[in-house]
Amino acid sequence: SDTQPVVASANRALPRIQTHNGRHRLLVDDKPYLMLAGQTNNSANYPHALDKVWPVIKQLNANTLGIPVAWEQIEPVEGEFDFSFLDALIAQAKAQDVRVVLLWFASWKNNAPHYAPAWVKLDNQRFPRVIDKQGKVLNSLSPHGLNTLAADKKAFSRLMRYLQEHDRDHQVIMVQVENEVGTYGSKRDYSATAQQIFEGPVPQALLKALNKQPGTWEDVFGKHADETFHAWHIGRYVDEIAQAAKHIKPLPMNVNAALRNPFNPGDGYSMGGPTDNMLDVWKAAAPHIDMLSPDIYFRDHRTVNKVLSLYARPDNPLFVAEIGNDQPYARYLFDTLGFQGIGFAPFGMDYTDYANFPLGAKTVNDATIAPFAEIFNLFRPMQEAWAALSYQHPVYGFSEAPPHDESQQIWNAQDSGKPTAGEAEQPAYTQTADLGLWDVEITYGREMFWINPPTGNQPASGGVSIIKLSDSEFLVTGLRARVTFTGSAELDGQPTMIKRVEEGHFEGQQWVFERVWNGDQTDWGLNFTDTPHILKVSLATYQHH
Ligand code: N0T
Repeated sequence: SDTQPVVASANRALPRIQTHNGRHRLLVDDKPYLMLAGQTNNSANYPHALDKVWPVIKQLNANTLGIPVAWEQIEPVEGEFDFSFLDALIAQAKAQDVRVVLLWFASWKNNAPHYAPAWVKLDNQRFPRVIDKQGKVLNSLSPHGLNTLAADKKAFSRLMRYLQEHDRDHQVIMVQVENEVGTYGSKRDYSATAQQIFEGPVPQALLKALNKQPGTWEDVFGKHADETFHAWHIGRYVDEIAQAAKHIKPLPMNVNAALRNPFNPGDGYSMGGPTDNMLDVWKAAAPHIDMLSPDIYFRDHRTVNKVLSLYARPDNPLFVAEIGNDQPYARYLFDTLGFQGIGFAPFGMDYTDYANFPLGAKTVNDATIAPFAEIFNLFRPMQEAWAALSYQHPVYGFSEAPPHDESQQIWNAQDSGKPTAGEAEQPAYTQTADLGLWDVEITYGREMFWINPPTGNQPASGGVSIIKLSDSEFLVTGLRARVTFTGSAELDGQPTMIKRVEEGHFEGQQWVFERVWNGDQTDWGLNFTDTPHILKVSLATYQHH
């Protein structure tokens, strides 16, 4: 309001990413922050639609909302800007106490310029499109269009200036630059302009980053030359926009990827985007982008975990910028946290009457939201502590991997091929991992005692996330899973025991003890149900030589 002093809020720290020893965290208001987010459907970027957004975000227990802002709406006429949507969004987000990741839908939205203003879309001379090898003009803007770059940069900079002036409390904590950049149907632009650049030398910065010898694109990259060329130029384009914007307000920025199947990629994917094979190219091209983020619409456990492993890197904080909003996807938050993820955003979380099945759920209703709300409800009360501890200690994540489950295969699991012999050997509904001195076993769908083997949950929905606080001390939480620790080879057969299992919760980063689990609660493994429990587990040996 008018009476509020501007100065006080201007003193708030900017949201930022920190990286240390290859580990990452996001700080918001100077505190570690785990983004438990929901992303809206695509056309929710108008004040009228917001009423259909907040109820779902609230029901979801999300602390963060991902929502687009379109170039066409902020600059409908060239040079005339309108930020009325952002006025509404920021005020309402503040009232709802939800932070925002703004998605800049501009030159590329799933390859196309659909969200660019008409004056851009209609002027192919000034804003050229990609031309494929056969000379066909595709509906994807060329990254070589200097006018396009200048116009997008100007609009994006105005957006950041708006945030700098009007969002002093940083309700917007991060900005996604474009959406699923790249081009479907051509590996690059084959226009005369592009061809001329393609025949020139590969830029020094890229050679250096990849440790390659000088030459033309074809000399250096062979059959990957076209795709690498396109990725480099889209990356440079995006970086130039991001650099200009950060000069005005240096918020964290990400670029999301329309993934290729990591096991069986083919070439039908969005070329030039930050797909797994182009991550090193993108890192070199776009140093002002803090993270390259996967949009996950693979349903099966194996492919999801492969994707997470590819995007969680010492130079790339893992943020699941989109994931399908259907039940099977919810448990992958456990795995994401095991890869040190800083955020997770199921897509299509609003009541604007759209559902992107078979990528996500068939409808958005209470039953669709419930599995995500449940797991967010587990982590939300400790989001700050989790983000803080995950920055300092090893983390592990597990989720149920059903051996045969047709519901996992609706989308494209068949493209991922068969599990390797080693993967297939695991007993059903059982996962094991070596955590150092201790091994852990996770089983799903198991009665008490050790009488019956695990039978899985129907549907698969269990998971566990663990933080190793010290050699023999673990923070453990989960849903619908049994966790047992056994001595690892390092303990050399010494007999082991549970020293103490504390149940508690966090206030901020402070552990608050509630009770000790013992007897039936620990003798048959630590059994997580569908009610949230957070445990601190201390293990020991009892025979000392
Ligand atoms: C996602 C979403 C939204 C042959 C799909 C996934 C979102 C975008 N794209 O609902 O559009 O804005 O980032 C692309 C998945 C490829 C499907 C190809 C079908």
